[in-house]
Amino acid sequence: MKSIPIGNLISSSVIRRHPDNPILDASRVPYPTALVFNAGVTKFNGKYVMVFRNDYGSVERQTLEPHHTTDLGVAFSDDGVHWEVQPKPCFKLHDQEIIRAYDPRLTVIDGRCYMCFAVDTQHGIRGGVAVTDDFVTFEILSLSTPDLRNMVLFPEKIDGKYVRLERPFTVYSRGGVDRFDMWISESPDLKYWGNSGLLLAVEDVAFANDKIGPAAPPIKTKFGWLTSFHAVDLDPARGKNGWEPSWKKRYTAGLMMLDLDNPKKIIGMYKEPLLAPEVSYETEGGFRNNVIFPGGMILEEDGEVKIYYGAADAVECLAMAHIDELIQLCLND
Ligand code: BMA
Repeated sequence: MKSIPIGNLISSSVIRRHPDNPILDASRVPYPTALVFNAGVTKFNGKYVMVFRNDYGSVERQTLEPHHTTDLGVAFSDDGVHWEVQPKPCFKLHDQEIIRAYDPRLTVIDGRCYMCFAVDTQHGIRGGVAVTDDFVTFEILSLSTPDLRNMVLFPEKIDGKYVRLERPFTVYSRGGVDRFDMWISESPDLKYWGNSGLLLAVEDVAFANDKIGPAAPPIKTKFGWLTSFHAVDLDPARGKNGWEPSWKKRYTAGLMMLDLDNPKKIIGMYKEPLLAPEVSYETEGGFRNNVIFPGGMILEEDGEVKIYYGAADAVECLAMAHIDELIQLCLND
């Protein structure tokens, strides 16, 4: 696959960015912090809950050793817009082998809150699944073999099995460069995962030329599982774009519909990005500009879908769209 530059991309017209964006940033976190982004968000026991990635090194340290200073923070909200960050971080993995855990994704299944997360270790990147009832104590149920990341759980069992989307890093077998696809696996108990299959390949996404992977956990609709994904395109002509010497990737969000009974089957897909970096908090001043990374989607009773996304690897944002419009994008395109 040749990496032909993708060019200009814009968000779908159904998307409305919240006027209070960013809805959470480092200025509102009461402990060491520099970047607050790529959160998992869900509704749990009548409240909105957000578990966010907190990179807490200084600007200089983020640039020099960005991977050594990450924990997860938790915030609660009554309206999904205004957040009360809890006084202490809620989750951190760090020892001689484990460098950090990051990019949490939350799914409520049968009244318990499950969290998928990525784990950088000295011997590869692993995908974790944990469960919590209070966001204080987390029980780790499984850690995958490397390299795996971006795991998200479906909110209910399908045909008696838990189901997750995931993104292995198939470097060696795909030419030694990023060419990563989206996979799907199932489990009887959230511990042992198998029956894995390819769900969506990077070459099948017109606005990606680098890699794709899951984004927020899917939403159930009567037409199927409304499922977001992240799509990355690389353009060698891009310049600095952040705190590093150069950042040449752009992250957008895509949308597709999976069959309700057989989520290994894609029944519809929007051919253009749902969300592309356009406004200043997405394109300027971040750790890595031009990154949009949805980690939570909540369907409200009135049909509004709240889409939470990390912007520029620096802040957490919110966009809204109506469920009917999102379904239409997938099924009519
Ligand atoms: C990926 C992950 C994400 C991040 C993205 C862009 O590899 O580290 O957390 O948002 O890169 O930097």
